[in-house]
Amino acid sequence: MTTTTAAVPGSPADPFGDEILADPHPFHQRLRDAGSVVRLDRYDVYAMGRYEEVHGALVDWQRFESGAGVGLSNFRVEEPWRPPSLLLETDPPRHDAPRHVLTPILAPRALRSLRERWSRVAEELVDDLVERGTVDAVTDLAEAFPLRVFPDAVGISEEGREHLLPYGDHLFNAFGPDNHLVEAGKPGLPDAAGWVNGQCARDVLSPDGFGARIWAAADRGDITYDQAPLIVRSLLSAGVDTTVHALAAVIEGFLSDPAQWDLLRREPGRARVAFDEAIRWTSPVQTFFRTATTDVPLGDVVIPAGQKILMFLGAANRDPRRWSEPDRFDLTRDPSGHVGFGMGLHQCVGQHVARLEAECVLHALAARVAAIEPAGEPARHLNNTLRAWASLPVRLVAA
Ligand code: OVM
Repeated sequence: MTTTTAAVPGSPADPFGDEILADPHPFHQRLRDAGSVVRLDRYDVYAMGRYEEVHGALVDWQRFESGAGVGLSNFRVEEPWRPPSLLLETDPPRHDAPRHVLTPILAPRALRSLRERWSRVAEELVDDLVERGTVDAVTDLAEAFPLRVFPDAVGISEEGREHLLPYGDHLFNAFGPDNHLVEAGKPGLPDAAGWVNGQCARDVLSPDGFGARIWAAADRGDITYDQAPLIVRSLLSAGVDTTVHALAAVIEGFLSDPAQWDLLRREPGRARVAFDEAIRWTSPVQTFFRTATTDVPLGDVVIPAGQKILMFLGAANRDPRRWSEPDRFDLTRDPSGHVGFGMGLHQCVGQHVARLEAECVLHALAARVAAIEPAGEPARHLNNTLRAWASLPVRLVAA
């Protein structure tokens, strides 16, 4: 009998094709309007674009597992390209010890001691950018700031940090199909992955960073010594590109509506909301997959056990069923509940680090910059998972 699947609307679209990656919003709308779940015929997977369903799948880890991988590849059938992440690509109970170790290391109170230093770095960086006037908000700000503060906080060596962004870019491409974006990353991968893996060893990490604290958890017996380097690897995997593209997104948000910049300048206390609103509005991480552990009835259809489901975080974050005027970047809305950091037990463990970085940058900008104006053609950077800019030329008008 095929009566259950016959009711699922199908789509021939390729959401990992250049056209939809460059401008996903029309596709997201078609996906949401087609139904609560849609089949992507090209990849033989199911897809969700509505907030309610995406949120529902994210919080239902029993029926929508991560352990088969959160990309297109099914780890039960295919060999993963690297040893699976102990956080992202596992389920309870194996997920829990790594998560419980990492959570306090990246919690707000553990980050308090970083704020002063990170604020000073942001102020120096922005002073320099304002003096230059016309800059690239991607390379000169959104990449420059995290690269100055985050690797130091983890405690890795100075040498080789140029591998971080290409490694992350490839990792996020590799959650999608083996298309030209993945191919382009393959030549540099052995070097980048070799360097990243080398940074996870205890003897190369500084004694006071996030990395050392992960190893100290192994000394306490909270995780095994085998697990420690893989948890450090998660920081280096998920902690750089994501923040870079989120910072670029918040600048893009202010470019989209200068009145929002005026509001932030009057009320810099809105910096954190601005960052979360930018994440809702852009969804730097656009998609993740889950795998059905059992037949899952959804509305009048059934997702069969073993099927991959692609959750469109970016579509859910602009679902008009959930958000009013979803396409507006608006500091006066409450963006909480967005799924840009995920939701449920896998929700971004590094979100407090990201928010602190953003807050330092936005406070430095708000105190020094009267207006952020476009200063040239922005250029997209295509990635199978990330919504990203290669270049965002801006003029920073001194206050
Ligand atoms: C990890 C990992 C990698 C990429 C993304 C991510 C968004 C986690 O290695 O644990 O979370």
